Amino acid sequence: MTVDAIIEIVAETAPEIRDGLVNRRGTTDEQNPSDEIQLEADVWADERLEDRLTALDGVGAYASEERKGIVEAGDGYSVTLDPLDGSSNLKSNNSMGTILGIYDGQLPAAGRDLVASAYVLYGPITTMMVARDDTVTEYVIEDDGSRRPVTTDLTLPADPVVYGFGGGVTDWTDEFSTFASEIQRELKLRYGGAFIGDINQVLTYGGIFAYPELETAPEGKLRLQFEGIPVGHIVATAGGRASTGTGSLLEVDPTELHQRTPVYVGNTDLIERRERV
Ligand code: FBP
Repeated sequence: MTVDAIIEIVAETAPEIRDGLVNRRGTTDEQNPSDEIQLEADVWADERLEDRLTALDGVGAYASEERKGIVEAGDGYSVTLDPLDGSSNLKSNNSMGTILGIYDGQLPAAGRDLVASAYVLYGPITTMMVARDDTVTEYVIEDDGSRRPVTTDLTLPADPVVYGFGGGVTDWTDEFSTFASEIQRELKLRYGGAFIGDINQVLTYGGIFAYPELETAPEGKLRLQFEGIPVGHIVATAGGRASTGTGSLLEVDPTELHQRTPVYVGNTDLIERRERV
């Protein structure tokens, strides 16, 4: 089945991406569509994944955070990739990820069009989190790219423990600062500079991650199509909630492929507290 094949390809490519990082820590002379300097590793991971996914029957379109346009590939699902999330962590040798969205519809597409979403976490262990058919499964990815399930029907722990808030304190809005000061007194800080590393903390221990709207960037930093929607789908499938701060992230109809959005994901009661501020 095509959805399985797409997920398999991302899993099988993960060990190659991981092994290829060590010699690709430099920057290129290019910027991505979000005007961020591209690392050699960003471009290389994107090329590997685009090459393999567009060759698959049943993939109709490929889009990535690293390329402006959509690569048409015939008929079938639309696939979105953040090939190397948190690539700024490569210099400091900290966790990074790959984020996958599989949509039954034309891009840009909303969360309601997702048929599956997944992320690879390049941590001490290479793992993959997959949300499909209303359940979340965590896999270990072996050196040969095979997947071994280690957690089935993963659900957010009911009692939250950690929080991670992006942006700079001086750039937070008054509303967010008020909310943040409450949470900081209740939970433990876990912020590692890579969305996927921080999300995996929230899914493991319970809590909240936010890259909020900022005074200087009202739409925040993270991309709706490539980061917010697929990861929001995983957290919502695990029993949590994904929000823009004012409403469901999964109900937003993207108008631009690379548009940014404020992102709040985690335990429902925490997210709803933010939405009520
Ligand atoms: P990319 O590396 O894919 O551009 O991701 C952006 C990102 O690195 C997220 O992974 C992370 O949550 C955020 O930016 C960190 O931003 P900041 O450096 O401002 O804390």
